[in-house]
Amino acid sequence: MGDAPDTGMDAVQRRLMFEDECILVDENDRAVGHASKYSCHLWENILKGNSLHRAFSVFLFNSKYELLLQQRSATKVTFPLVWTNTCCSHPLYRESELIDEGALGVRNAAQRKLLDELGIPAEDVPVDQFTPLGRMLYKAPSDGKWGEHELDYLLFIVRDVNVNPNPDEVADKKVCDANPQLIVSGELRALQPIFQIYGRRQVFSGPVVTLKVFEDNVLIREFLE
Ligand code: DMA
Ligand code: MN
Repeated sequence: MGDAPDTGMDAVQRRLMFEDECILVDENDRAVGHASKYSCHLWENILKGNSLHRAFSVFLFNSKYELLLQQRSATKVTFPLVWTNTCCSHPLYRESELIDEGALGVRNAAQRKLLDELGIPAEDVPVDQFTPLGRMLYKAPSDGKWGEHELDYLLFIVRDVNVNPNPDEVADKKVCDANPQLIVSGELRALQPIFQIYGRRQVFSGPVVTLKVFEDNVLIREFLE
Protein backbone atom coordinates (compact mmCIF):
# COMPACT_ATOMS: atom_id res chain seq x y z
CA MET A 1 0.00 0.00 0.00
CA GLY A 2 1.36 3.38 -0.96
CA ASP A 3 0.15 6.84 -0.15
CA ALA A 4 -1.75 7.49 -3.37
CA PRO A 5 -5.31 8.47 -2.46
CA ASP A 6 -6.92 5.68 -4.41
CA THR A 7 -4.45 2.83 -3.87
CA GLY A 8 -6.27 -0.49 -4.09
CA MET A 9 -9.62 1.09 -4.81
CA ASP A 10 -11.95 -0.61 -7.27
CA ALA A 11 -12.12 1.36 -10.55
CA VAL A 12 -15.89 1.88 -10.45
CA GLN A 13 -15.85 3.05 -6.85
CA ARG A 14 -12.83 5.28 -7.53
CA ARG A 15 -14.72 7.02 -10.33
CA LEU A 16 -17.67 7.68 -8.01
CA MET A 17 -15.35 8.91 -5.26
CA PHE A 18 -13.90 11.61 -7.48
CA GLU A 19 -16.85 12.42 -9.77
CA ASP A 20 -19.66 12.55 -7.20
CA GLU A 21 -19.87 15.96 -5.59
CA CYS A 22 -21.68 15.81 -2.25
CA ILE A 23 -23.67 18.68 -0.71
CA LEU A 24 -22.00 20.03 2.44
CA VAL A 25 -24.52 21.13 5.09
CA ASP A 26 -24.54 22.60 8.57
CA GLU A 27 -26.37 20.85 11.42
CA ASN A 28 -29.56 22.71 10.47
CA ASP A 29 -29.38 21.16 7.00
CA ARG A 30 -28.52 24.41 5.24
CA ALA A 31 -26.35 23.80 2.18
CA VAL A 32 -23.00 25.47 2.77
CA GLY A 33 -20.93 24.16 -0.14
CA HIS A 34 -19.81 21.02 -1.87
CA ALA A 35 -16.95 18.53 -1.79
CA SER A 36 -16.00 15.31 -3.52
CA LYS A 37 -17.35 12.06 -2.16
CA TYR A 38 -13.70 11.12 -1.60
CA SER A 39 -12.97 14.15 0.55
CA CYS A 40 -16.23 13.84 2.51
CA HIS A 41 -15.57 10.26 3.58
CA LEU A 42 -11.93 10.50 4.68
CA TRP A 43 -11.98 10.02 8.44
CA GLU A 44 -9.23 12.60 8.90
CA ASN A 45 -11.50 15.19 7.25
CA ILE A 46 -14.51 14.09 9.31
CA LEU A 47 -12.46 14.63 12.46
CA LYS A 48 -11.78 18.18 11.31
CA GLY A 49 -15.56 18.73 11.43
CA ASN A 50 -16.07 20.12 7.93
CA SER A 51 -17.35 17.06 6.06
CA LEU A 52 -20.99 16.89 7.15
CA HIS A 53 -22.98 16.18 3.99
CA ARG A 54 -26.55 15.41 2.98
CA ALA A 55 -27.53 11.78 2.51
CA PHE A 56 -30.56 9.52 2.37
CA SER A 57 -31.60 6.04 3.49
CA VAL A 58 -34.43 4.39 1.58
CA PHE A 59 -36.57 1.70 3.22
CA LEU A 60 -38.57 0.00 0.48
CA PHE A 61 -41.38 -2.34 1.49
CA ASN A 62 -43.36 -4.57 -0.85
CA SER A 63 -47.12 -4.88 -0.56
CA LYS A 64 -46.61 -7.66 2.02
CA TYR A 65 -44.69 -5.08 4.09
CA GLU A 66 -41.44 -6.96 3.75
CA LEU A 67 -38.41 -4.70 3.79
CA LEU A 68 -35.86 -5.10 0.98
CA LEU A 69 -32.30 -5.32 2.33
CA GLN A 70 -29.08 -5.23 0.38
CA GLN A 71 -25.60 -6.52 1.15
CA ARG A 72 -23.05 -3.98 -0.03
CA SER A 73 -20.56 -5.29 -2.58
CA ALA A 74 -17.05 -6.31 -1.54
CA THR A 75 -15.67 -3.40 -3.56
CA LYS A 76 -17.53 -0.64 -1.67
CA VAL A 77 -14.97 1.63 -0.05
CA THR A 78 -17.01 2.15 3.11
CA PHE A 79 -18.74 -0.73 4.91
CA PRO A 80 -18.04 -3.48 2.31
CA LEU A 81 -20.21 -6.60 2.61
CA VAL A 82 -22.39 -5.04 5.32
CA TRP A 83 -26.12 -5.80 5.20
CA THR A 84 -28.11 -2.60 5.20
CA ASN A 85 -31.46 -1.08 4.33
CA THR A 86 -32.65 -0.91 0.73
CA CYS A 87 -30.44 1.91 -0.54
CA CYS A 88 -28.22 4.58 1.01
CA SER A 89 -26.44 7.33 -0.87
CA HIS A 90 -26.14 11.07 -1.35
CA PRO A 91 -27.97 13.74 -3.30
CA LEU A 92 -25.36 15.41 -5.49
CA TYR A 93 -24.47 19.05 -5.98
CA ARG A 94 -26.62 19.48 -9.08
CA GLU A 95 -29.78 21.46 -9.69
CA SER A 96 -32.22 18.54 -9.67
CA GLU A 97 -30.88 17.21 -6.35
CA LEU A 98 -30.55 20.55 -4.54
CA ILE A 99 -34.30 21.25 -4.53
CA ASP A 100 -35.32 21.77 -0.89
CA GLU A 101 -39.12 21.95 -1.34
CA GLY A 102 -40.64 18.72 -0.08
CA ALA A 103 -37.19 17.17 -0.08
CA LEU A 104 -37.59 16.82 -3.84
CA GLY A 105 -33.83 16.91 -4.46
CA VAL A 106 -33.32 13.98 -2.09
CA ARG A 107 -36.24 12.08 -3.64
CA ASN A 108 -34.76 12.60 -7.11
CA ALA A 109 -31.44 11.24 -5.85
CA ALA A 110 -33.17 8.25 -4.24
CA GLN A 111 -34.87 7.41 -7.52
CA ARG A 112 -31.52 7.69 -9.36
CA LYS A 113 -29.69 5.41 -6.92
CA LEU A 114 -32.45 2.77 -6.69
CA LEU A 115 -31.94 2.33 -10.44
CA ASP A 116 -28.15 2.47 -10.23
CA GLU A 117 -27.73 0.06 -7.30
CA LEU A 118 -30.72 -2.25 -7.61
CA GLY A 119 -31.87 -1.80 -11.20
CA ILE A 120 -35.30 -0.62 -10.02
CA PRO A 121 -36.91 1.31 -12.91
CA ALA A 122 -37.75 4.94 -12.12
CA GLU A 123 -41.40 4.34 -12.98
CA ASP A 124 -41.57 1.71 -10.20
CA VAL A 125 -40.53 4.32 -7.60
CA PRO A 126 -42.25 7.64 -8.47
CA VAL A 127 -40.72 10.48 -6.49
CA ASP A 128 -44.10 11.46 -5.02
CA GLN A 129 -44.40 8.01 -3.42
CA PHE A 130 -41.52 8.48 -0.98
CA THR A 131 -42.55 9.39 2.57
CA PRO A 132 -39.83 11.46 4.26
CA LEU A 133 -39.82 10.39 7.92
CA GLY A 134 -37.33 12.87 9.23
CA ARG A 135 -33.65 13.58 9.27
CA MET A 136 -30.93 12.44 11.57
CA LEU A 137 -27.28 13.04 12.12
CA TYR A 138 -25.27 9.92 11.48
CA LYS A 139 -21.60 9.49 12.23
CA ALA A 140 -19.69 6.24 12.01
CA PRO A 141 -16.13 5.11 11.32
CA SER A 142 -15.82 2.41 8.65
CA ASP A 143 -12.19 1.45 9.01
CA GLY A 144 -9.11 3.44 9.89
CA LYS A 145 -9.22 5.57 6.77
CA TRP A 146 -12.91 6.01 5.97
CA GLY A 147 -16.16 6.92 7.64
CA GLU A 148 -19.46 8.76 7.45
CA HIS A 149 -20.75 12.02 8.85
CA GLU A 150 -24.13 12.77 7.38
CA LEU A 151 -27.40 14.53 7.74
CA ASP A 152 -29.51 11.63 6.64
CA TYR A 153 -33.06 11.75 5.25
CA LEU A 154 -35.11 8.64 6.03
CA LEU A 155 -37.39 7.80 3.13
CA PHE A 156 -40.06 5.08 3.30
CA ILE A 157 -41.78 3.74 0.21
CA VAL A 158 -44.24 0.88 -0.18
CA ARG A 159 -44.21 -0.50 -3.74
CA ASP A 160 -43.89 -3.79 -5.55
CA VAL A 161 -40.88 -3.29 -7.82
CA ASN A 162 -38.68 -5.08 -10.29
CA VAL A 163 -35.17 -5.62 -8.90
CA ASN A 164 -32.01 -6.33 -10.89
CA PRO A 165 -28.98 -5.66 -8.64
CA ASN A 166 -25.84 -4.04 -9.99
CA PRO A 167 -22.92 -6.28 -8.89
CA ASP A 168 -20.60 -3.27 -8.60
CA GLU A 169 -22.82 -2.08 -5.76
CA VAL A 170 -24.75 -5.01 -4.35
CA ALA A 171 -23.45 -8.48 -3.40
CA ASP A 172 -26.81 -9.92 -2.35
CA LYS A 173 -30.36 -8.98 -1.45
CA LYS A 174 -33.19 -10.39 0.64
CA VAL A 175 -36.43 -9.32 2.18
CA CYS A 176 -37.17 -9.38 5.87
CA ASP A 177 -40.27 -8.83 7.86
CA ALA A 178 -39.85 -5.27 9.04
CA ASN A 179 -41.63 -5.92 12.27
CA PRO A 180 -43.69 -9.08 12.70
CA GLN A 181 -45.37 -7.73 15.82
CA LEU A 182 -46.58 -4.53 14.23
CA ILE A 183 -47.21 -5.64 10.68
CA VAL A 184 -49.82 -8.27 11.19
CA SER A 185 -52.78 -6.93 9.34
CA GLY A 186 -51.06 -6.31 6.03
CA GLU A 187 -52.60 -2.88 5.90
CA LEU A 188 -50.78 0.37 5.45
CA ARG A 189 -51.90 1.66 8.81
CA ALA A 190 -49.92 -1.18 10.40
CA LEU A 191 -46.82 0.77 9.44
CA GLN A 192 -47.91 3.85 11.35
CA PRO A 193 -46.24 2.83 14.64
CA ILE A 194 -42.93 2.51 12.80
CA PHE A 195 -43.43 5.91 11.18
CA GLN A 196 -44.02 7.38 14.62
CA ILE A 197 -41.00 5.67 16.10
CA TYR A 198 -38.85 7.10 13.36
CA GLY A 199 -40.42 10.50 13.78
CA ARG A 200 -39.37 10.67 17.39
CA ARG A 201 -35.76 10.16 16.40
CA GLN A 202 -35.69 13.24 14.23
CA VAL A 203 -32.66 15.22 15.37
CA PHE A 204 -30.76 18.19 14.07
CA SER A 205 -28.12 18.40 16.75
CA GLY A 206 -27.24 16.76 20.02
CA PRO A 207 -26.44 13.09 20.43
CA VAL A 208 -25.49 11.27 17.30
CA VAL A 209 -27.80 8.45 16.33
CA THR A 210 -26.15 5.50 14.67
CA LEU A 211 -28.49 3.75 12.31
CA LYS A 212 -27.65 0.71 10.25
CA VAL A 213 -29.34 -2.59 9.65
CA PHE A 214 -26.74 -5.27 10.18
CA GLU A 215 -29.09 -8.22 10.43
CA ASP A 216 -32.76 -8.87 9.95
CA ASN A 217 -34.83 -6.67 12.20
CA VAL A 218 -31.95 -5.23 14.21
CA LEU A 219 -32.90 -1.73 13.19
CA ILE A 220 -36.51 -2.15 14.24
CA ARG A 221 -35.58 -3.75 17.54
CA GLU A 222 -33.27 -0.86 18.27
CA PHE A 223 -36.12 1.56 17.75
CA LEU A 224 -38.53 -0.41 19.90
CA GLU A 225 -36.24 -0.58 22.91
C1 DMA B 1 -24.01 6.56 2.18
O1 DMA B 1 -24.29 5.47 1.42
C2 DMA B 1 -25.24 7.03 2.82
C3 DMA B 1 -25.69 6.65 4.02
C4 DMA B 1 -27.02 7.12 4.48
C5 DMA B 1 -24.93 5.77 4.95
P1 DMA B 1 -23.22 4.76 0.45
O2 DMA B 1 -21.90 4.68 1.07
O3 DMA B 1 -23.86 3.48 0.03
O4 DMA B 1 -23.18 5.74 -0.77
P2 DMA B 1 -22.91 5.37 -2.28
O5 DMA B 1 -23.93 4.34 -2.65
O6 DMA B 1 -23.11 6.66 -3.02
O7 DMA B 1 -21.54 4.81 -2.35
MN1 MN C 1 -21.75 9.75 3.04
